[in-house]
Amino acid sequence: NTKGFIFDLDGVIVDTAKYHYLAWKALAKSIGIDFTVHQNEQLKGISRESSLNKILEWGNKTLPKDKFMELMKEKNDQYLSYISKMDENEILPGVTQILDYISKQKHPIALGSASKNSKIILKKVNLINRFNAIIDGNNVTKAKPDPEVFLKAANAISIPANQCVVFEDSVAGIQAANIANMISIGIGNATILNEADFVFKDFTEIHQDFLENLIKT
Ligand code: B16
Ligand code: MG
Repeated sequence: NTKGFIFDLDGVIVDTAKYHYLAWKALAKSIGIDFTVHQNEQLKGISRESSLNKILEWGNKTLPKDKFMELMKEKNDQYLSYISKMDENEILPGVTQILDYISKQKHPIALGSASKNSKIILKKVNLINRFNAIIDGNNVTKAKPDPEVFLKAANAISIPANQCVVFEDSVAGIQAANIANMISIGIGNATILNEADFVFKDFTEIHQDFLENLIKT
């Protein structure tokens, strides 16, 4: 019974969510907008463009197109400078072990991320070779909670959607997985991710018998 395993990147494989937060926070501040950690949850998993749109909405601001593009570039430059310092030590706990387990059982592994920087990050942390397919912000037109990214990932590893398992840290991502009719596993806070089929604090909490049962069903 072959399952497809689809991993989100930010907040699941590495904690780049903290770098997105710092970069957006600084950028918003520069245009006189402040937002809370709680609001930041809504930026997780959604595209760069949608993120800036939300921030502008919170600050009741509209911008001309060229200024909008300039701010997106500014945010990304700052984000790139954070991720340029990443290495294997930033892989989140239990991630390498679960990748080992899944590939040993010969189940295909895909990335399903909204980020346009996913390949740079995976190279930085030396995990790029662990994925059979990488679908990211460069391959999709619709941001999570639209299921496009996960459906394309399933297609790329030739596994039917209802045989795919998605690991996600964002509300939008869990919704996307549910809409795609995949098994959604939240990584993080169970209250925030209450729409997921299962939630674990991190991968060290996912034990082998849970995975075995999941693969059997
Ligand atoms: P970039 P994921 C998402 O990655 C982030 O969670 C989200 O905060 C970010 O805005 C989005 O990628 C776009 O990232 O600016 O690098 O293209 O969680 O879907 O892996
Ligand atoms: Mg994420």
